[in-house]
Amino acid sequence: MGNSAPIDRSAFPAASSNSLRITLTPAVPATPPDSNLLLAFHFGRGAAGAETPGVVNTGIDPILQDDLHECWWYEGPVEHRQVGNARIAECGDFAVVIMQVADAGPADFRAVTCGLYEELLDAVGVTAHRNIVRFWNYFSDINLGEGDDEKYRQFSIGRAEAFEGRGLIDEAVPAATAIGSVRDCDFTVIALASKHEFHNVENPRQVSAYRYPRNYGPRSPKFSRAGCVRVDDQQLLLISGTAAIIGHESMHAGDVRLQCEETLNNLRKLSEAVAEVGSVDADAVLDGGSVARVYLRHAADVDDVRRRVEEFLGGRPESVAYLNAHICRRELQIEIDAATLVGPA
Ligand code: 3EB
Repeated sequence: MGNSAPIDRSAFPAASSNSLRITLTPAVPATPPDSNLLLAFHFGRGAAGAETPGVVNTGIDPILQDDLHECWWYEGPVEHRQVGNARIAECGDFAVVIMQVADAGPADFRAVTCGLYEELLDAVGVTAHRNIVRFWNYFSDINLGEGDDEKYRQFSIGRAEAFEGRGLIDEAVPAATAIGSVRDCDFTVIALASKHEFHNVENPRQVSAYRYPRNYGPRSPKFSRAGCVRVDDQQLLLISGTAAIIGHESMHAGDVRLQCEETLNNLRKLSEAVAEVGSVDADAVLDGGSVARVYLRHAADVDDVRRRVEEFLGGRPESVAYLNAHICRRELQIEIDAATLVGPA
């Protein structure tokens, strides 16, 4: 199966400015003028839009609505195709590769993860976009299994093995999120790649995840804390899943409000670090131009964190998704990730 016919690159002229736009709405909205859907994250159980190319059901549910769609729009042509199990959306500046496979238990998850990532990396390789800038990982029962047998740790091993096999070194790993669904769902990994250079960024307050000590598992989680991609005069800032971790240790176990504060402290520090690399105004990195996701282990905690998060992000509540999900360390109750577009209005 699969259609790997060569595609005509001239069909994807690079847009001159503001090529990307991100919206967060209950349903997939009408396509904005001159734009095409590159990727839509569906949070929730509704079936609407499921057949639209580029729409991916994450298996994660919103807390305040039934359904949410975070849509990434590209100003210019987008081509959708399938290569093996990989769904590919490609445009002049980016490629998205979506992999969804059947869930597996902790004992099989290392091999399933390694196989999925190998196929995904190979699929990225058939596009014109070799620099992977972001991964999103969603799967159920992330905390199932004890010690090194835990599904998340097995996932980390499989991912590390695939990266190793395909020559993706620690210093080049993209930003990422790895989050657990609270219900059964497919194992879903989404990659965003670009032909433009990716500048990854670490958080001076945190040990790089790929250098975590052995006590968090036999293979470290391979991701960077953040990164940015410049497309002409527009910058895309990608903030990885961020939690209440200082150094490599989880803070404030059992207190979601303090964990929220600590997570925002990390995001503030990370924003400054991204600004240094990206030459953008530090205030612009996480603000009203950001689309953020707040993952909460306990849905009822939303009231304790909502006002604080919105204040931090500059008071645009319509751009924040509150999602019920399991975080990869059991003592963590909140994790936040974000994408921000900075460019001329
Ligand atoms: C952490 O900082 C929290 O394994 O891809 C955040 C983002 C976390 C990505 C991943 C894990 C991952 O270690 C967990």
